[in-house]
Amino acid sequence: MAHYNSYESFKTKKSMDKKKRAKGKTLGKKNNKTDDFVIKSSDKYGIVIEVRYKDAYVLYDEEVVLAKLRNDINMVCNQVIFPGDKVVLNKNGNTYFIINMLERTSLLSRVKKDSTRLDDVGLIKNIAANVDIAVIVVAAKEPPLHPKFIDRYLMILQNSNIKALICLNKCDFKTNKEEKILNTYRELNIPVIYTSTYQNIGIDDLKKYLFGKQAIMVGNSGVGKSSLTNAIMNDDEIKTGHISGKSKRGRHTTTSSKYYIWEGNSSIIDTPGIRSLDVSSFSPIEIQDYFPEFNNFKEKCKYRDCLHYNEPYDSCIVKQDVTSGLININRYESYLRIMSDVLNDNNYEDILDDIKSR
Ligand SMILES: Nc1nc2c(ncn2[C@@H]2O[C@H](COP(=O)(O)OP(=O)(O)OP(=O)(O)O)[C@@H](O)[C@H]2O)c(=O)[nH]1
Ligand SMILES: [Mg+2]
Ligand SMILES: [Zn+2]
Repeated sequence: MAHYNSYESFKTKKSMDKKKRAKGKTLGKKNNKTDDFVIKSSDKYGIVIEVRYKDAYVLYDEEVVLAKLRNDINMVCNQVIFPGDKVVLNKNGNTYFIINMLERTSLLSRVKKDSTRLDDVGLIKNIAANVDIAVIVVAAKEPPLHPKFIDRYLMILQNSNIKALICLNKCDFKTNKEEKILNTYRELNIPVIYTSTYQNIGIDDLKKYLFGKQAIMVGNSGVGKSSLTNAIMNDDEIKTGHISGKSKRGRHTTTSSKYYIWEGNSSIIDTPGIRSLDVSSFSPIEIQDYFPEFNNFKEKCKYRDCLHYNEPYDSCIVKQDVTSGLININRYESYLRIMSDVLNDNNYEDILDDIKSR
């Protein structure tokens, strides 16, 4: 059973229609009184720039105001609205109340493993709303580039209908190895750019991709999401993770998502880095939908429902295409790792060794 129940009434039509795939916790009961919370449009609205537990900062009339959810919604603010949401406010005395939310064009979510539970249950964590494009930020070094992280992000973005751009930051450290890894994504028609906030490389390129859009920075901690956001904003307002000396103290790692406008209709949401991305709530047969290159060739695997996993090599065209180099081995390895998570099976290294030995 999906655990969207509690905020079902707040979701967009589009995401409601989607298959609800995450298993897990129910946050509360649906409150019928709040069915009128989501509206189609409004002449005047503000944009949520940061959400706290019980209230949110909203950019309203060119001012940042603190606003609470209207009283008849019995939920905490950070379960209902997210950075990027468009909201209608009403001032009552000195307090602003969020009385309506405009329908969303997208909602970026991920599943967060709940370590307090022994069963394999995850919790949906919504990250941001109305995002047009996500910048998957990776670094050439510190932390090193691992394609598997990109592959998982691509799945989540495709699933949320959000375009992706890959940004290799710290390109002052770039070697052939990173270029080779990223070429695979260029071949999949995903734009890739190189940036260095230290050497002011690629920032204008990045701006071109993000112009007129609501963008979000995603990626591991320390790759430079806040530094890039600062570079685009052309100021140093956002604290970045400078590690001071040996003590490793004074790291200003980002702790909550924040929305910034850098020009007219162009905005950017800086997010906290995450260590790993759980995609185990996807079903085994649909994982290959996120690896479009597996389907590029006319020939098909012997079994129509082939998972390209435990099936014999001779019956699986995908495995044969990996051996012949038509399918990139890093992508196939990502696929195997994701499948091993989804199937709860540890066989993937043997499968990979078998392919490599051919
Ligand atoms: N060499 C190099 N270092 C960079 C570059 N951009 C950022 N850094 C450094 O990388 C470290 C991390 O940068 P942040 O911008 O805080 O990284 P972040 O992705 O926001 O990290 P979290 O907020 O923890 O998710 C800082 O010490 C930056 O000074 C770059 O282009 N080249
Ligand atoms: Mg940051
Ligand atoms: Zn197959």
